Amino acid sequence: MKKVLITGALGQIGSELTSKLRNEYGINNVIATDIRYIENSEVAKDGIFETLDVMDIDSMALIAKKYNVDTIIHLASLLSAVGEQNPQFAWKLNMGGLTNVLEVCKELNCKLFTPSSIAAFGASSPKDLTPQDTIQRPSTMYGVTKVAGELLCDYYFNKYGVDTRGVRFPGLISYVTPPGGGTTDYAVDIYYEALKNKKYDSFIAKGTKMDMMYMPDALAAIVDLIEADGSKLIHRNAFNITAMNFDPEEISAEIKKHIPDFEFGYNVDPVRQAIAESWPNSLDASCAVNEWGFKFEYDLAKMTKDMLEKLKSKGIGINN
Ligand code: AKB
Repeated sequence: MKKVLITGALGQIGSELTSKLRNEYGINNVIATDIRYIENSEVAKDGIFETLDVMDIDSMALIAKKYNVDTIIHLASLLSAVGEQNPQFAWKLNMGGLTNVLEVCKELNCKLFTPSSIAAFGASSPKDLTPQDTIQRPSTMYGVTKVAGELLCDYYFNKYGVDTRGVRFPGLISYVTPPGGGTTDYAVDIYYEALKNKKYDSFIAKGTKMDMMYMPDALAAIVDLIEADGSKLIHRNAFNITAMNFDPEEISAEIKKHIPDFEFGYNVDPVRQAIAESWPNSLDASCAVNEWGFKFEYDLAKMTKDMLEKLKSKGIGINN
């Protein structure tokens, strides 16, 4: 990866990935793009930024040519809960954007990384230690676009030789940019509310386990997979990865170790609960470990300590 274009660079993953890649690959080698322009954001002001709607293939190709990019990291996508509010738009954006990126990669001979998700599994997939290769019949439009996207990326690799790679991300937790409309978002909200109000009601029910990962591990996984030796990859789109696994009680108990008067309860959202119940309890990440050395650093305890410290240092919880 010498010159990389990122779509959805102002989103939860993109905003942190952009600064990491600018530090590691040089400010002139990272082209951040997003449909929005946020003037005072680090992404827009600290390096190259172009406004790009991923539905506009001509502008995408122009920007990729202008900067002579060799890698595209395609992150622009609608998440699970928000996707259920407008499934037709979720299909249009997630599949339309990916099709455009794949065509640009084919024309300009670029490598592509694009994330899939635990949402690519459904209620008929094995629930515990869900294998890399298994039944994938998701019940959300987001999940449908993730399975279709995995297949489409494999197709472009097999048919046209486009070097496509991806991971199935679990819920991602970060103190920098909040997620937008996911089912796993409760595991981010809980930290903010614990600091601001010492109280949180989870919209995910007691006992619902999901896999999760702290953002620094997610960013490292993206870079490691992009840099991995392609000849060693048996799978491509997309690898199961995970770092921890918990239910709402377990994350709240971990927070209570730092904030003993934290009050935790439930106000379950039936829509997001149904989505969570259709997803795996835990993933088997052994193919990612064996094929490209996937590893992680943060478990629930280490992440909780860091999240609370970092949010406090951003002023969260001070005067609310
Ligand atoms: C969501 O909850 O929609 C995402 C995901 C698991 O892909 N965080």
